[in-house]
Amino acid sequence: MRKILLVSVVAALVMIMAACGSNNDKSGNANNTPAENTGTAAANEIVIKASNWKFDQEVYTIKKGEATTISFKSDGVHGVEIPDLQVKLTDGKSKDVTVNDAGEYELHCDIPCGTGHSKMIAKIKVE
Ligand SMILES: [Cu+2]
Repeated sequence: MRKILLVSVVAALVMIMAACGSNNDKSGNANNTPAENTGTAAANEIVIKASNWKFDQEVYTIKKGEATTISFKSDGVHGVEIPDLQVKLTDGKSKDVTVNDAGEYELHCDIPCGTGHSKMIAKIKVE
């Protein structure tokens, strides 16, 4: 009689542990979402284009707290610098940034490129 009781208790324990085990497997899978970890490349991109003597937009908008690739293309000898974001690019280059503070950041041409050089100013808007 005692033996039967013991066996059923052990059986019940085994079932409980098995249930716990499968629960752990599920949460383990949930923690293992490597898809998000491998996605380190910036999901967002803006392209800044320069020509004589302007940028193609007055304001470039990027999302706060999200990795963003800033790419630069230039017709003519221009560069782009965004001092507050430590970005300095020449034609064909790009840099990934993540900006956590909303606001406006000045960008300008950083290569003395002629008569219109001082007008080559635009903004990065982070929101
Ligand atoms: Cu310039």
